[in-house]
Amino acid sequence: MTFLSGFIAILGPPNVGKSTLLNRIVGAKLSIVSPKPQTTRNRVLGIHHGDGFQMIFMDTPGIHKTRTPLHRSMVDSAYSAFQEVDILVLMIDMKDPEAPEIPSLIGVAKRSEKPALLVINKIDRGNKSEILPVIGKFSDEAFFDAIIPVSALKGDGVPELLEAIRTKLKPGPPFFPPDMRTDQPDTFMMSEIIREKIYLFTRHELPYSSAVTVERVEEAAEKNLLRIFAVVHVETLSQKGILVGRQGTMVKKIGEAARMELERCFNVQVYLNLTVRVSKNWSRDTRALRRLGY
Ligand SMILES: Nc1nc2c(ncn2[C@@H]2O[C@H](COP(=O)(O)OP(=O)(O)OP(=O)(O)O)[C@@H](O)[C@H]2O)c(=O)[nH]1
Ligand SMILES: [Mg+2]
Repeated sequence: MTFLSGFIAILGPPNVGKSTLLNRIVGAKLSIVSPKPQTTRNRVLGIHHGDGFQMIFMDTPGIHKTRTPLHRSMVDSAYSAFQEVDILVLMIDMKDPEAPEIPSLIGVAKRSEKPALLVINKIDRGNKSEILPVIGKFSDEAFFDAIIPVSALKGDGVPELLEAIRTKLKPGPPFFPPDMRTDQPDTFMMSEIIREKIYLFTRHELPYSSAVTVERVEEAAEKNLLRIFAVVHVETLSQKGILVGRQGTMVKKIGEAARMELERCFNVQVYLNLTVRVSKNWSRDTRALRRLGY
């Protein structure tokens, strides 16, 4: 039997559950998730190894109206995924089939002339009578190779989605060794886990004004301990004040939650040193963006 493989982009408006789906398929948390939109900022690869095939999924930042250079960099990286992959998975939220980004996403998908599947996510939040009209609306487009309702959170519909994708794979080599689940370096995963906790615990503009860099990692092999030194970059002094919190309570809370997850993720004891630094207007400064990995 010939081996099948392919690159598959997961694309859609912000907050529809793209990262949740990637994690569900790969069976590991590779891409951070939050209830707030615009959580994912970089493309994240997740590799699904099957019997006789390999699917390389690419999670992308949600497509939205761009305002700052950071947003532009996020949306550009999502759009360029259209070119780089073999198969497109467009994801929408069952409750929001009229999201303003959807028509242009479909337009780009059509022009790419690549196989495209529509995933209607979050079906656990509604009932069949709500799903059918959404399926109907997009069937009328007569464009998608398949329309698949799923719950990325609970897993319903995901086997059906994988099977539909499998039928679109072409003969090709396994691009990654069987034990590899992502191509992200560990330091990227570390900074993302910290960023996720910022999304979880802070409000208003703070998540969007924060970036995390891991400056240094020290391994104490004999003690099975990782010392991680990371910096949270914010844009203004007042943001720094909020992020640090009264007597450091906020940064402590973020650090503690991140440390616990880092320990689970890397299966070692973690000492996490978090420093908050003002990098003035980094989200508007293209050079700063590059330095911070965007
Ligand atoms: N009820 C329900 N919630 C879901 C489902 N999938 C994702 N969510 C929730 O939706 C929110 C957004 O999920 P993400 O996976 O971060 O969404 P995303 O599309 O990657 O978002 P961006 O990276 O910001 O574009 C989180 O609170 C998830 O827990 C689902 O199938 N059902
Ligand atoms: Mg995401």
